[in-house]
Amino acid sequence: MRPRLVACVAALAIAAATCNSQPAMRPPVPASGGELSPAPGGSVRSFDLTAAPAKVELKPGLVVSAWAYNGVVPGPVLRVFDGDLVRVTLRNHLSVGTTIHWHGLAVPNGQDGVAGVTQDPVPPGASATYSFVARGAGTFWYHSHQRGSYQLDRGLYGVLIVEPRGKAVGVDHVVVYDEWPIGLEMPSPPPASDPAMSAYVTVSVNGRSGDAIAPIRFASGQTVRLRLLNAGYLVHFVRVEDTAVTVVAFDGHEVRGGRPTTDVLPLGPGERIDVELAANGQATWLALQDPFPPSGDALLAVAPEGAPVPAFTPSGIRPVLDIFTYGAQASASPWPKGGGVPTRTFTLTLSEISRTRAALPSPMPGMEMGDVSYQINGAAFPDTPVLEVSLGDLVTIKFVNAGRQDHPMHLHGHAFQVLERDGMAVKGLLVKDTIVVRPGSSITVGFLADNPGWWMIHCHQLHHAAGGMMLLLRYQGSLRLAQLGGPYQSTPD
Ligand SMILES: [Cu+2]
Repeated sequence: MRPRLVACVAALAIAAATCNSQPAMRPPVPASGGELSPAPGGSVRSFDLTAAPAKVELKPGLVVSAWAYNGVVPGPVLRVFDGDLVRVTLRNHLSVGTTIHWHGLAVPNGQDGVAGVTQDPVPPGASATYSFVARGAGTFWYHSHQRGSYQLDRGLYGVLIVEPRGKAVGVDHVVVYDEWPIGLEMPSPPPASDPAMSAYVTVSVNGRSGDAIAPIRFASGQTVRLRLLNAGYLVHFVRVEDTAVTVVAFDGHEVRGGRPTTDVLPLGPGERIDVELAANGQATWLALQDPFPPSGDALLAVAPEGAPVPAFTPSGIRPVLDIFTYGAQASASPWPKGGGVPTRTFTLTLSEISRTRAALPSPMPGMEMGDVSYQINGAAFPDTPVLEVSLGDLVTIKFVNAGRQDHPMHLHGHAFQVLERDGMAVKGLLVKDTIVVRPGSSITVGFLADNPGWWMIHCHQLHHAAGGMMLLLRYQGSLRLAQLGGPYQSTPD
């Protein structure tokens, strides 16, 4: 428990002792600013998501105690059209408060679902409705942002697909990767791996692992779109065996002009990559080219309907796709065409500070790390700097990774264009909301400040976020909607 929560609990205890009765509980700050009507031509799409404990069978004989939306992990795929009004009623059947964040969608600030910043968590037994217009087609996702590192890890996540309006719906499938911390015998991670991840022993695909992963089937002649999402905390390297794929979207932003490639697809925590498989009628496998945790459990067959699934035979190690030079161009960008002159520039240096001489593995699956402070510009959240911008600013943020671990940095409420890597201009038009900053590397992103509010910027390795690697971007004149701590223990990470 971190100091601010200790202080809060202590204050409540003193208040209770002094008054000899329970302190009056104020109502929780709700999600606010919901939109009321769809864009012209759009419809209202309503969904119910009930968060509750669930037993999830990863594979026969391996059942984990998860927290799930509607009893399934990942939660149900929410599918809407561009311009639709999305109304989601969250019913909380957990024993603790929870929220839903809409990762990658530029929703109104009060709908962003970040506990302690835009709302208090929805208390146990209560419900709340989120309401926002889905603008722009793509693959997005939703997950808890109250004690996210713990709640997301237990299974509170799902995919939200925004289809383009007026186009025929193609054949697509979601492929969601996640690591599971389960009470199995704990293998030793390789020495260079992330100490916060040592309790993770398997990787799942769409909530199943090993032989329990259902193959993806396609009809002859069909072009299949795979919507890959990494809902876990490690960068995964997805290889499609013996089959070239074409990247058609990064983080839900459509790209054009991508060439077919057999390179391995790097998929950082929070990132999405959409690929199309050419319709050559061949069966293939998706495998992970990861060092750790063991990836043999994450084999996914993609095969023609009715055809037998061929045996998996691994091919040799392949190069990793360089997304910065891939050459695909985003259809639209939040940065001026041909370049812009930034009106606000920030540099954020990312580092890990070990508080003990040797970093210890996390003693409990999903627990926050107590021994490593994950810092931005030498401070850990909530002591990190607040980035201040004004509506209409052209903002650049340079992320400098001075540490030894990957940091997938995510910006809420906006998409950004990737402008530079290691000081060199990125030529392609690469638009994303999450970008992996590798050790020793720097990445500069740019965006238009067009969505007022208080927004999080944080590492999506959520143990790093919980260890301090978060900060806030605030618009001048915007009120902060909720505060950390308080009677509902609002804790975004
Ligand atoms: Cu990180």
